[in-house]
Amino acid sequence: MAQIEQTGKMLSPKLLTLVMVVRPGRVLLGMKKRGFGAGKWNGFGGKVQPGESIEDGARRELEEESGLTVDSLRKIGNIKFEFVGETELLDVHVFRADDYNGEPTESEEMRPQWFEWDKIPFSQMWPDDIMWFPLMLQKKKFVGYFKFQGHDVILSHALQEVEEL
Ligand code: 8OG
Repeated sequence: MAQIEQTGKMLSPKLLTLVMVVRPGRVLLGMKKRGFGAGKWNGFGGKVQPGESIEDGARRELEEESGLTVDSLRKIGNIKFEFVGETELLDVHVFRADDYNGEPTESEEMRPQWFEWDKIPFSQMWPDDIMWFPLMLQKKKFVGYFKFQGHDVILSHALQEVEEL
């Protein structure tokens, strides 16, 4: 491990999910109350558990954090995040849900709120979101890579629309 950290060349990937619940003209975000990304508005998601499919992990986290269940999830993006000085590469699988069951409910982790598309609070979100949200809202599929210094500065990035994921 010490060797890996010294060279910084080997990055172990960590599978994460992110679900964006979208209705005509508005999007549901949650204020993250604790942990990684606390204080930021975001979609719902988290770590995929061993033995769980990525989509099942996305459904589980959506329900745990927002109280909502969905009939169908659309795979919409894959974003990889590197944080300078850290050995873990975050591999985030982004889904979009255009319908849902239940009522958004505050959980220990998230306080949900609807935002109109032209009032999305990007200044209180991860700084990469402003780049890919327009694609996501247009139902365009995308792959991205962002290299962060800390949690606020993007050193380099690549973002590309794709036909298939
Ligand atoms: O389990 P935990 O809450 O720590 O999972 C982190 C969540 O944050 C997961 O849903 C993936 C998501 N996430 C990142 N980075 C970024 C980012 O740059 N933008 C957005 N919108 N979400 C992110 O880990």
